[in-house]
Amino acid sequence: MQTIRWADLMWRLVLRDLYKRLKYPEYRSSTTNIKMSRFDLYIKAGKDGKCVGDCPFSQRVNLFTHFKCPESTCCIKTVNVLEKTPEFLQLNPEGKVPVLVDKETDKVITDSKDINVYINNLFPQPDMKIDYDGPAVAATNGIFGKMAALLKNSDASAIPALREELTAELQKFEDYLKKRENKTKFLIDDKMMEIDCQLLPKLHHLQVAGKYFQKYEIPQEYSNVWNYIKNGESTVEWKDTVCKNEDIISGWSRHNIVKV
Ligand SMILES: N[C@@H](CCC(=O)N[C@@H](CS)C(=O)NCC(=O)O)C(=O)O
Repeated sequence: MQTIRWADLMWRLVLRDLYKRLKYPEYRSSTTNIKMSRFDLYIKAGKDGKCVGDCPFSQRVNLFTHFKCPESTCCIKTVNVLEKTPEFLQLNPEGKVPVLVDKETDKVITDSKDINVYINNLFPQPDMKIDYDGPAVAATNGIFGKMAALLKNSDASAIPALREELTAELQKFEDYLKKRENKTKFLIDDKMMEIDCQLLPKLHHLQVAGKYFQKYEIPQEYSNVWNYIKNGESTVEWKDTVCKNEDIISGWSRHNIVKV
């Protein structure tokens, strides 16, 4: 009786292995090691159509999964947003990245926040404080909007006011970092949390595109903001997920920006 159960189990394992080999091209197997990428993560490609591109929402997810997902469970697929394939559009008819496909559940998720919530539910550890709703949110959530308003603006007379509004947001951020009780390396902890995965890529766009298109730079005296950026850039996860500066410039160029 026991032998029959074992034979049955072995057959099931062999069939499951065969099924996964056929269904998932990334499925690899060796005598000692069986690896399969459970997730496909579609992110924006760079100018060459292949390397990691300039989407801050894609980097938010890419950073988060670097911390959360066991190695090799996540297969990165870069999408040339200028030439989206029918297969990609079938996954997300809106045509936006990032997109996560969970091949185990056949679930497709098409928004950076939803993807991180989904991943966090599957891999609660390490805790990256995904539900954080404290003062660091209000201190930082206005920056990207003001930066986009400045970059996308085509009215020369509006530039001084838009620069001032952006600087006011950065001042708010600097004040928050300076006055908080816990002087952690990142916004709310000594390690990168989900809120940092959101903010750091946006600040990177501000540094590169702000300087290139508007000659706008984060004021040097905002030393706390600069230290925060440096702390992010010094992590392995940042280096693994960051795009080239030229891709940020070419990405924003699509908005027909008036360069000052
Ligand atoms: N709400 C979305 C926004 C994603 C988004 O806007 N992605 C841009 C790239 S940064 C995109 O895919 N645009 C499509 C295109 O450029 O054709 C998210 O956070 O995931």
